[in-house]
Parts: sequence; C-alpha cells; structure tokens
Amino acid sequence: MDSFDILKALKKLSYLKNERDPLWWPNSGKFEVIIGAILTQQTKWEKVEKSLNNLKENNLLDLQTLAKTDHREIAPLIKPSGFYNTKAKRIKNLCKNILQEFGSFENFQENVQREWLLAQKGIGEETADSILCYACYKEEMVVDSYTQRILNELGYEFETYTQTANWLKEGINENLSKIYELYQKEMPINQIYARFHGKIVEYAKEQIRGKKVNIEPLKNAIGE
Ligand code: 39A
Repeated sequence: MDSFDILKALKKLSYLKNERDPLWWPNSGKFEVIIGAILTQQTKWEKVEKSLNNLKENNLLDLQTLAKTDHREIAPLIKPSGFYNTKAKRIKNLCKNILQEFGSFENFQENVQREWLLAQKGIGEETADSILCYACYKEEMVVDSYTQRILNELGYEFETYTQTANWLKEGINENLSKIYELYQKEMPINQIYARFHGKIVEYAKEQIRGKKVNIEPLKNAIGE
C-alpha cells in the first residue's frame, strides 16, 4: 500500500466534496492563513475561527497592522484559541520579521524558504508547512497529529516528521496520471497535497473516538 491508496479511499468516501476553498483551508493564498497556522497550534480549528473573527472585527488582520501592534493588544482577541500571550508574541514577531525581510506578503509568498520559517520563534515543521502549502501555494505536505494517528492506526510508524511527509508525497508523485484520471483533470501538485491533507483532517475529525481514530471505514474503502 502507498499514500495514493489512502487518497483514493478518502476521495471514494467523498471528503471535501463541497468545500468552498479549492485548497480546503479557508482563504488559501491570503495573509490570514499565516495567522491561522499559528493560532491552530495545540487547539481546535473552531476556536481558531473565533480568534480570526475577533482580529478581523478589530481591523487587525493585516501584516502591516499586526507588525506594529503591541502583543498585549493582540492577546485578548485571540484568547479563544488558547496560549494567547505566547501566540500574540509569536504573531507580532513573525509579522515584524516578514516585513523586515520581504517587505510585503506577496514577496514573502513568492520567495520564503522553509529554513527561514523554521528559524522563527515558535514555528515548527507543521506550522511552517501549513504556511508554505496553504498561504504560499508551495509543494509541501502538512503532517499534523490527525495524520500521525491515521497512519499509526493503519500500521505505519515513521521516525521523523520528514520521513512521514516524504512517504505521503512519494505515493502522490508516483501515481500522478492515476490521480488526474481520478479527478478527471490535471491538477497542480501543491493542490493535490493541500486537498489530501484536508481530506485526512476531515476524516479524522468525523471518526475521532477519544484519542483514537476509527479506522474501519477507511480500511474498508482501501480494500474495496
Ligand atoms: N484542524 C484544522 C482544520 N479543521 C482546518 N479546517 C478544519 C478547515 N484547518 C484549516 C486547519 N486545521
């Protein structure tokens, strides 16, 4: 089995059929994805949405504004998504550094490297890849805790984040013509990775039972 079998099974189970954003992450390609990627650390997406709305309503959800706003002003607005003092500092620091290094979101989107993101305070591999994949349209596949749990339930144990991401990417790259057939069109690789991760998250959220994910519907769909 490879990761293409998982993608095919998730597609058969109809995840992401009526998604508003073609890449699944709301407002993909926009600055706010960067902030969502930081806010979603150690919390549920629904809480992130509340924080993002608070920032929007207070006209703060913008690179230049966040870079010059005191973290103590940001913190109460992002309280719904937890760890708000730490996250407020991370957000302000990252926005300041993006402006200093790239001058604009558009230049950042085009030119940022994974290593630059990983060197920022509080940005690990999952957050960096979320930003690269969903804000910058780069060919990176996000490995989050849902992905880890699903792969573990399917019997896969990888030693590192990179090994997991590479296994997921390889199964896609080795089966591109079958994927185009499945979608009945050619698709950019970054979009395939983005939607694949989205399907994994939506499956896990629907099938989560305590700390485990019910893997049976996925196993059955793989076996069909
Ligand atoms: N866990 C999650 C999500 N669940 C999500 N959506 C639903 C839309 N996003 C964008 C990120 N992480």
